[in-house]
Amino acid sequence: MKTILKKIKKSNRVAVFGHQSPDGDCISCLYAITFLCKQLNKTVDAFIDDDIPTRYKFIDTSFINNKIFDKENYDLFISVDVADKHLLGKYKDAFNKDNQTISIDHHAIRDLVSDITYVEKTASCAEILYKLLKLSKFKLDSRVSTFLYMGVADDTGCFLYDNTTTDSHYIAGKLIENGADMSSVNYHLFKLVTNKTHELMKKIDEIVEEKDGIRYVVVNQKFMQKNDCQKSDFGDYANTLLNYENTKIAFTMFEKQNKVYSLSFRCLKNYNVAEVASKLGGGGHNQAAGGKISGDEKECLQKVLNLVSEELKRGDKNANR
Ligand SMILES: [Mn+2]
Repeated sequence: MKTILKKIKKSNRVAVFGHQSPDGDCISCLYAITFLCKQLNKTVDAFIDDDIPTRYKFIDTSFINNKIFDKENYDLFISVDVADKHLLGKYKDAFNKDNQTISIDHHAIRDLVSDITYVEKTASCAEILYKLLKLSKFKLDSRVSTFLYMGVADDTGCFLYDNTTTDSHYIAGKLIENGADMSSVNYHLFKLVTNKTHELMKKIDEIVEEKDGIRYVVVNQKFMQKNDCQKSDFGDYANTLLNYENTKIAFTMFEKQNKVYSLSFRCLKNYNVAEVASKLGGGGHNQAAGGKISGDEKECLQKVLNLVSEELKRGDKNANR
């Protein structure tokens, strides 16, 4: 962490990056690293090769993507919460050998090479950024505290997921002490059901499938056009599916483009969906992971179901030991 601070101090203009399909943790870390660079009197711009989901619009995210990216304008490139180079999208070339690069992350399985890599398997990457900010000795204001609280809360599912540690609680407590607006974060991320979501939940209920502990839904473009909605309107729906009795593994399969599906997996403690996701070119955490698959809908679904069933059997065996 000291090396990271030194490196930032030596630079002048910094570009910071988060991952595609940004979540609260990624947005939180982007804000925190931007805050740190500004405190150190650096010019800093933040980029994500994607739109910010409506779910996070309650907080001011206008600091992201407000410049046109030109590699030549920067002498340091930092990624936060990015496990895989491809998740940088069109910005992935910034992480080549000729550039000064840093990555700060909490994913165990990673594929992004940089000059300095700091990985700690914390529940959220925001916890690492909190420690880095503490080390820098700058006072955390209520705004950066709110962002960081959002990161911890989002990646721990409001402290409900099994990845939650005493550290997550401790850091969240410290952030509240520093003025984090936890009620606003928790209301928008975990309580609010928009009218649109309410309507969609009625419709999607009819197409949810359940079999032997696996609960899933396939949302194709036809469904989305018919109901005038997009993936982000569903929130973290895979997680919702996992809440049902006797469900051990849940997943959603959203048709992002024609015959290209994005997958979200969630599972209970004895199972590991990161394994499933990694077989589909994706990754993530043991209990929450994502991937991609393309082709004919039925064939894709069968392939995913086969992998999930295998994992279910493996996990059941371990659980019965
Ligand atoms: Mn994260």
